[in-house]
Amino acid sequence: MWWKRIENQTLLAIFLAILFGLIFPEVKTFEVLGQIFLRLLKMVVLPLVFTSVFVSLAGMGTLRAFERLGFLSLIYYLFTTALAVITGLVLVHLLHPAAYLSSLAAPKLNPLSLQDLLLELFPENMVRSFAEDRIIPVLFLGLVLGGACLHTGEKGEPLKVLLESLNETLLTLTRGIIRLTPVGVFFLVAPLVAREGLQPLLDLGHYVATVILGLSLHALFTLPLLLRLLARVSPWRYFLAVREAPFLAFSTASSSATLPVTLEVAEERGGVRREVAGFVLPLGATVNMDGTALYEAVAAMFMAFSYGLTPGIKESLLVFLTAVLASVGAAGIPGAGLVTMTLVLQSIGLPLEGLGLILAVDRFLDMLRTSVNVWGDLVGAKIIDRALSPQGG
Ligand code: DAS
Repeated sequence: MWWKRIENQTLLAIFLAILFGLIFPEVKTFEVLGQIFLRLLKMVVLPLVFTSVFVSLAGMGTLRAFERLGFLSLIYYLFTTALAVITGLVLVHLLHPAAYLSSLAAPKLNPLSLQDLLLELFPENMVRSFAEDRIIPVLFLGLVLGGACLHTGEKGEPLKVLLESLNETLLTLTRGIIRLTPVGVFFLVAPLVAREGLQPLLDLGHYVATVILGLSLHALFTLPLLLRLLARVSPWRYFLAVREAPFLAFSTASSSATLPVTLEVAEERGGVRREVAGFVLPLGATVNMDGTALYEAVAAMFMAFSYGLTPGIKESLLVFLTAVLASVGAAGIPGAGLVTMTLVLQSIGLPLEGLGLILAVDRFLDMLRTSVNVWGDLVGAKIIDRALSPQGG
């Protein structure tokens, strides 16, 4: 598993980065290499997000499937992802984790006004949204074009095949960039330690605790509650039946790599009908990432606090919207949440440098949030299966 090797190399890179940062302050001059890694991540975000969302919708199969299962699945997924982000935002405001970065100039938060936010959803010009790095309209474009492609039927097929191929190619490129993580981490963490000492990394503990608490609340309280209320099944019994998938998701840190097992446990042991699982789970593996959305909201607010900024309601609303949308666009591969995190930071005007701070602990959090992503997909499949079953909910 290439992923495991990267993980071990990244842990070693963090250890070496701390040593170098403490012993050779001159390592600050190599910070540009860390910036290059961040730019590589940023380079793939928009096309990857656009094609992921487009392919998820256009690939829904028959129109009937889209109207019946697809619509219900999307509404349910957005609802649970929104609950996850709200949980994360409440916690991060209550616990207020921060690693005070004295040396980095505090950026000015420039949130969009609510009117701008609404306008932001609708691109004036498809190409300009990409050229200007406008995240929200690009995501919106992927949704509407994907749906339109589905409604175009046969004539839309070539476009679907082309964008599926582009999406797969972009995923290959993203995996290649993620392989550079150990180097990127070294040249982001070492200069940080050289500049700030160990304190920011120690303060990360507060941030990690906030993310873990949020993920736990969502996975162990919110999702089981929905399962009991909407599907009337015992959450504990259902979890025991399907537990291999969340556990595998933890070790692979990839919803897509876990999907074959997710499908098998849902159908063989979770009692989800094949025609429902076969539609809802692949869709969920790409557009339903409750863990990722919660993590991105907490991480963005943590970075704002670390710059000594106090985001208000408007910034929180922007983070809420972009964390939900960014998680819809995140691919089911290791590190995808970090890649789409740039969307959330940009939405409230935070610089990407802050990513260097959380990169050091991203690996471990990726395994946890992927596990929650897959558990969320399985809960969704059971609820939707019950809602659509002949004997009713
Ligand atoms: N690793 C991603 C997944 O497979 C989640 C993420 O990176 O946030 O679900």
